Amino acid sequence: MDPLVDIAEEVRDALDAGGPVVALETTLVAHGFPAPDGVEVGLASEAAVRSAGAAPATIGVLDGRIRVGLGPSELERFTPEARKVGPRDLAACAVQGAVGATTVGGALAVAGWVGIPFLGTGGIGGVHRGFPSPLDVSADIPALSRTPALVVSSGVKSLLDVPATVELLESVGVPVLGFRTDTLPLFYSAEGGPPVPQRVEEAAEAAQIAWAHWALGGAGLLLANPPPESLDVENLIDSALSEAAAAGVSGQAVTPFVLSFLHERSGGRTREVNRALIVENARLAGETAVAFAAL
Ligand code: PSU
Ligand code: MN
Repeated sequence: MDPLVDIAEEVRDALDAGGPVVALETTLVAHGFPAPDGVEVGLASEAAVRSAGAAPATIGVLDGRIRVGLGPSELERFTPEARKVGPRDLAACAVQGAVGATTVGGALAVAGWVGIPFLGTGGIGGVHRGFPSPLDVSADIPALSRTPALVVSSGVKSLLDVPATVELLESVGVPVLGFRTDTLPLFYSAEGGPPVPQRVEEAAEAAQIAWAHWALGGAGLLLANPPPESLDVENLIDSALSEAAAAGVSGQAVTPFVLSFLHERSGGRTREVNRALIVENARLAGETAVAFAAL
């Protein structure tokens, strides 16, 4: 049976050679930035992965195929109209021929199947504030718990319940490594998060821990990289969440709604920090993949 997955030549060659490959998701391209900024962020992330010496594998659904590695004109098809595709949505999106922008969880499901053990993103999803009402926990967490891949992010998106998400990551056995930090970065801000269980100083150290974790039968790991510039937007997040509740925004729509509210209300400052941290995380994922390939 055709598994509906197409792997780009650059990615296939790197995988065949046992070389470094970094998976990138497309939800942030379609829904994380006002169009057309997301495409530019996606391209800059690919460039950052290449500058580290690794091959970028941007993952999305196009024309009935799950694509691993996209060209620039294909990336442009990930507009706000694209479906947001988590692990549950991949099959239906491909079969129905819709454009599907993968979340971290969706991209991890594909990366795990193809055998790409590194992924770069902005901030992972987690436990939404107010849990269990609404009962909203990002599919990123169970995807991390079952996929042997290391995800580089600036921690957990701070619009979530970050301490609860850290507890859940522990419950499901996902190691959290702080990159040159003792506390978990809070997406837009480097300071103020809960302590990380382990700190690492170098990408090579993270690669060795990932290797050991996988050798012991473990699955996903999180490498938490503080944002290069720090911004405190806690008050704006509160307004964004009240606004979302008042507008009846729920489920998959909450994260993109809050991000675009913040981008607007901060006069574009969250957008700049978000872009910078995504590109930096792609670069660190590339460095870690390169170090892993050399083990
Ligand atoms: N990081 C960003 N911007 C984003 C995301 C991550 O800087 O838009 C996306 C990722 O695709 C992540 C998703 O998987 O947000 C989480 O959405 P939810 O909370 O609905 O699971
Ligand atoms: Mn959700």
